[in-house]
Amino acid sequence: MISEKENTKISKLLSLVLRHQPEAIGIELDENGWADVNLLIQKVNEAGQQLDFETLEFVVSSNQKKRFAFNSSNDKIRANQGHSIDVELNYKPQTPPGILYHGTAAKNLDSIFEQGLQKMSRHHVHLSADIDTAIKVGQRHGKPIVLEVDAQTMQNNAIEFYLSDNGVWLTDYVAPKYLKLQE
Ligand code: HQG
Repeated sequence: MISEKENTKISKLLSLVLRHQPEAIGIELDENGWADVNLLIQKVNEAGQQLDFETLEFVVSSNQKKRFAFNSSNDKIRANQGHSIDVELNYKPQTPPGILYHGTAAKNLDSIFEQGLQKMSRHHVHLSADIDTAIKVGQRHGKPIVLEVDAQTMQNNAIEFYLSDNGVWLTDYVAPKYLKLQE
């Protein structure tokens, strides 16, 4: 259908416009992060990237991390997480596993143990239930290091967690006292 390379290119463009800069192609997201599918396809084409509905469906369904989702009538699309712009995804608080993981780069550790895990430019701190995912996330930033997050104690202290539709655990902030290096 489309090559892996083309798929990645379209996926990156979707991440850009559905998480960070809808104005880059001249669309708007509603308050819950949804974009109109027909308008998105039109504007993506006008921006010089060929795209039809069938290809968009393929990019969404083949995306390993399930970054994007259609609504039930397939006329709206949004990113499941990772936004830097202000949208309300309406995820409900959920009980996390006792331990969650965060992958980062070794160079960030001093600062993290001093200030805690901050959401930086995103809406939430991103955590995973498994170590392998955390290693992959950390690799994006440099030499990967995995931190163990004491989600059980955080939860006991009434700190809320959310689970995105693509399985990423989200929270607002992780204080240093809940963090330790994964052995
Ligand atoms: C670090 C990808 C210094 C934090 C992934 C991370 C994920 C600090 C970086 C999702 C810090 C932010 C999110 C502090 C946090 N001092 N560094 N106090 N607090 N940091 O990309 O978690 O491919 O915003 O450790 O798979 O790496 O986009 O967050 O290294 O799920 O779908 O600041 O993005 O998914 O980096 O990744 P990011 P992340 P997608």
